[in-house]
Amino acid sequence: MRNKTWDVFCQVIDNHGDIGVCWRLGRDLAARGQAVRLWLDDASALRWMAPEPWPAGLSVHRWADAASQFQSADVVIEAFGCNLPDEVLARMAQAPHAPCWINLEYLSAEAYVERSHLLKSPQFNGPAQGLNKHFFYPGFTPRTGGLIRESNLARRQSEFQAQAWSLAHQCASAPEERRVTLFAYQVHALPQLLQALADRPSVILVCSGAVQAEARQMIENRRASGAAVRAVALPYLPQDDFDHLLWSSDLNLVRGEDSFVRAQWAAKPMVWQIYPQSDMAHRTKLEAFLAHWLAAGAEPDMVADWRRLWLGWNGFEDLQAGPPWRLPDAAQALLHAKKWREHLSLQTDLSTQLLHFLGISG
Ligand code: TRH
Repeated sequence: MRNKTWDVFCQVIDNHGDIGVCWRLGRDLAARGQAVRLWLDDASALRWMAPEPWPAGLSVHRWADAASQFQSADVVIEAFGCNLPDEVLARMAQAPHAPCWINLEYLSAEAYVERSHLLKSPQFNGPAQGLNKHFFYPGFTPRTGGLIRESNLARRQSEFQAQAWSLAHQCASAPEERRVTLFAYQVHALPQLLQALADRPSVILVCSGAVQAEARQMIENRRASGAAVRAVALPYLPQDDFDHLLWSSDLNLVRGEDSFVRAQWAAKPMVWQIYPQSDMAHRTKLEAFLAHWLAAGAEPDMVADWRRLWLGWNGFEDLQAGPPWRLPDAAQALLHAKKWREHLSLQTDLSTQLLHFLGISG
């Protein structure tokens, strides 16, 4: 059987990445003919991220209703270890044909991902007794689950008209202006970044969210002191338009997981602000990605410039120490971003890998 019914469970821990990844995955599976039920504890972000009408094959359900309404079908995806309700587990275990149970993990370039991808965890007790949970790790190498890459992504990108889109979204820039997308958790290092951008006039497209007002104020202060920089505060955009924003920009400052991946598909120079973890595990995670990314044909000068900027932007370097930050040469950085995209495009994408795992040709 080619088409299956998928139940994707997602809890919004904080910010928008959990729902962002699950929505994107659900939509991609639906576009490939699958029936997807998305169970969310908080669907409020869909109002702007995915305004209705929603695609055929994809429906949204309340997590709170799962205990009474969930009927076991073909596949259950537990996103980011969100702990399925006991009633759901019991129904899965009691179903005549147990569903394939997949825990979709967080994205990392660390080596453990290849070792852990597709490991299974038999359940010896509790409501899910007798079931196997499978760990599915997205990643950047062929021995991982890959990245979400919609079948129509390349076509959408090739048809994209940056100027027309920017005009329609009130964020047009002059030809001499460098366009910079800013999506971040904190902006302590924004003065250093603005200093590095001082070689050209720049417009900073500041995404909606907690630091938008602070970032805008810092940019306006710098402008008031004579710098050729201005800020545009953006409203929350639908996910497709968030892609368009990244495609229209010359430099993308992104964060978390989903925007980080989308910046890689955008194939523009980028800086990643990683989701901070209390035990500093995010430093190792950041270094693991940098090692892969910079190994993909970055010139030595570029390696040094990017490392400094990435580590400083993430608060891993003393901002007062050392010489000012420098942006890598724009043409070389663009070439590197394109090479990285090409390299990633050789990988089988995440939805296709999930379908193969289920025995469906993608
Ligand atoms: O919002 P994030 O920081 O999300 C997360 C969460 O913190 C999560 O708990 C953590 O585990 C994870 O990161 C690693 O960043 P992310 O992942 O980039 O998600 C943002 C989503 O919001 C992404 O799908 C893009 C979308 N988005 C829009 O669609 N429109 C917008 O205007 C903006 C600003 C974002």
